Amino acid sequence: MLTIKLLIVKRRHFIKSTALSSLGLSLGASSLACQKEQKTIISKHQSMTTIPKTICTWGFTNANAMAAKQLTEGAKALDAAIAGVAVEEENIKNTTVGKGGAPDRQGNVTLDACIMDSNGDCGAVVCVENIVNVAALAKEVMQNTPHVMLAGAGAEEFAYKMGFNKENLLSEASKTAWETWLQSPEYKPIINIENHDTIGMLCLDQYGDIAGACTTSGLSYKMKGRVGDSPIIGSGLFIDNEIGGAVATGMGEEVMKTVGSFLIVELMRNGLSPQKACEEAIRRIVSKNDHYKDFQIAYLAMNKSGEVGAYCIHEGFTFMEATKGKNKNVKVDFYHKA
Ligand code: SD4
Repeated sequence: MLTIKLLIVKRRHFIKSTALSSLGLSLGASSLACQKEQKTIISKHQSMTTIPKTICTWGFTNANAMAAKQLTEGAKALDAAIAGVAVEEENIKNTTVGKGGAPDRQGNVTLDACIMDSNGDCGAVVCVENIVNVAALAKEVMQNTPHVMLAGAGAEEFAYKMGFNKENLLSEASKTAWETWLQSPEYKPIINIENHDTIGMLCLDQYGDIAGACTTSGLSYKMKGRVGDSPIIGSGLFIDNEIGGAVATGMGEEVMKTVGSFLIVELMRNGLSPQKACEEAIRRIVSKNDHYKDFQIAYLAMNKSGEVGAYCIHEGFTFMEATKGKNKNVKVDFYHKA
């Protein structure tokens, strides 16, 4: 009982000090007047958190702008995130998400996605063929099934029941690239700015709630049936509406081994800033992995105050951040400085 009380007190103290420190202030004064002033500052700060903000992995300007527009018009965080990532799912030129995505080594485009809402509900689909908007499909799984995740043919069948159209996802360009790859097939995923990867998006809406979506075609020329971190709740995406959210991009196998997005949210719960939490999550990977020089992983996180952090292993990762009518691309600091 005592432990619980202590935890509650610590937590309150943490929430206050986080709110204040992000305003450049610190706790410590104990006079009544000072406490009153602090309360006023906290309540001002809380109203500040309702300024909508949307962030997403890589330079997906249009996707982030779409989510930001939705938020400005009063959309809830989850709907804005799904509308945002749909821009890339429908972009046939993007070879790493949705329609036009690179296929597996047998020529099948298989998509993975998940979404997580501010109330802690979530949905996911893995290895889905012929459906473009898989993040929206993940929301249908959350809302219209007793499950969290549907895979393959079952997910596809469910999509048709929900009114989704059947579409060929393999673009001519992706088919040609795959045919060229087949001539000397070697599995060497290159994950960086060269091929604009998975889109993971976090939205903070005007109601003060946070939600997110993550959608991908996975790694090019993966084995048939391979699923990465992106649709796995806690790995590719995690949201806790009391704390914030995180998303991942990069070598999914390594993200899954450390449950990266969940880890980041837990680190934020324990008092780390989004930046420090992302750095620690990268440190957990590189400290145990002699091969970290061979793959890229990037994390992006936002807390309930709209404070953002990001970190990656190698140079080249950027993210989009939109708030108050501005949509900017931000370069991210990295671990491996050769
Ligand atoms: C995966 N994490 O399937 C995804 C791919 C990705 O940047 O994000 N690439 O492993």
